Amino acid sequence: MVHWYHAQSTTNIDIFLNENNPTGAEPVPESGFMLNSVNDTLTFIPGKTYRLRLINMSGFSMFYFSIDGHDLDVIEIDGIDVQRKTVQSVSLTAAQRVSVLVTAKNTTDMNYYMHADMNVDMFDIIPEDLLVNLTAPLYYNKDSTNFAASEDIGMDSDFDDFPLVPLVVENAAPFDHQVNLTFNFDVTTNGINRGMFNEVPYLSPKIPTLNTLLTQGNYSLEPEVYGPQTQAIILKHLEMVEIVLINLDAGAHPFHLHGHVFQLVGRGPGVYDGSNSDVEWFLENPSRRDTIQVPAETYVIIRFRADNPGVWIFHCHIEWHLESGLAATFVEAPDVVQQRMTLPDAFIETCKAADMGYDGNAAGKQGLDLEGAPNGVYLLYDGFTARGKGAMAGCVIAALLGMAAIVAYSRMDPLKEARAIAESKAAKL
Ligand SMILES: [Cu+2]
Repeated sequence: MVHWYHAQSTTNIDIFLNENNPTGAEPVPESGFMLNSVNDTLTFIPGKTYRLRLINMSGFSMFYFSIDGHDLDVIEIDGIDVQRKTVQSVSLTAAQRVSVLVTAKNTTDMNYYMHADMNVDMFDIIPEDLLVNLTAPLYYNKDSTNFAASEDIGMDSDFDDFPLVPLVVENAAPFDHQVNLTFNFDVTTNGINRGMFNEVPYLSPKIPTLNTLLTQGNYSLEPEVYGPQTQAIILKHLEMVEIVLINLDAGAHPFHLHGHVFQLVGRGPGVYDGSNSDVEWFLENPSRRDTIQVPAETYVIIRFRADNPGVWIFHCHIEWHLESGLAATFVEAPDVVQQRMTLPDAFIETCKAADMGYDGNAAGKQGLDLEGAPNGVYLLYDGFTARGKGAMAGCVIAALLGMAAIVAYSRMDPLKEARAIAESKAAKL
């Protein structure tokens, strides 16, 4: 399933990353479809069991998939086989892959509809002509127009992919290295709303990070060499890495790690600080995959073994958010990479052909001379002066006093005084 934009992504990026879009409203797709086109169908032979490999190819929208009148048995997610789990619908965030087994009916008297319904939570507008609930026919008999009632699941799916249990057992191991990646969106110093980890949006370096690693000798062990805004995190060979991924945003975001499969070891509401009592832990054979959706204002804790030396990007798979800076770079075991790899000639030729440098640090220079490296796009801190803050505090206090007065009057007994007068008169009589 996929959603579809009618304009080129470069056009949409120009609209999205723009001072006139301070809230960071994402381009909303114009259409979508399942299989290869809006006219595609599937045909089942009675009695057979089918494996459907579902992929959400969208760069933005999450989908809920279901088939009228049929159960779905989930058996695989992101390439990891899991214990069979029967569900009515499956959710797929951008970049997720799920396999389901579907057992065909034994009769051909009825045809059915498959559904792929968009999650529209993040759509700022829903264009009138956008069909958000997609359907495609599932035929048992192509000559028949007899279809079971079509039931959109919409956004009501209760599918939870987090607890899916891998067939190959791997318990969680204690971590050696913890990385906190707290993300949010905000207007930055160049006036554009950007996504960012730990208040720093990712900016592409002048030299690809792997080239820096392979050309800068021992400097490859220092995160500075990769540039001030590549969010380079150096990992030691074979250490167990724990990422605490905290979502401060009001939307859900799908994170994807290259070069690894990670374990989903915990989740919970709000912000994780290591002492939370309401963490839902999954330490025994936790689910493994390379993409995880982090719901709004929650956190997810993931772990992986740094056993694949190289440079691996970790990013939101909503492509608009990746473009806007929601990415970090794991520079994994640079010492081992230098022992095992050299830059292939073809790689160097490609850089030359693209008029890009292939040797140097993030600024295209040597060592830690980073003058000229992409830099300076930071979170815009509040622009209030001390006087402004004083005035604001005064306003707030006045407003609170006003509200307190209203509350006090509303609680007063309006007849208390009258009663007291009447009682005193009565006492005198
Ligand atoms: Cu995102």
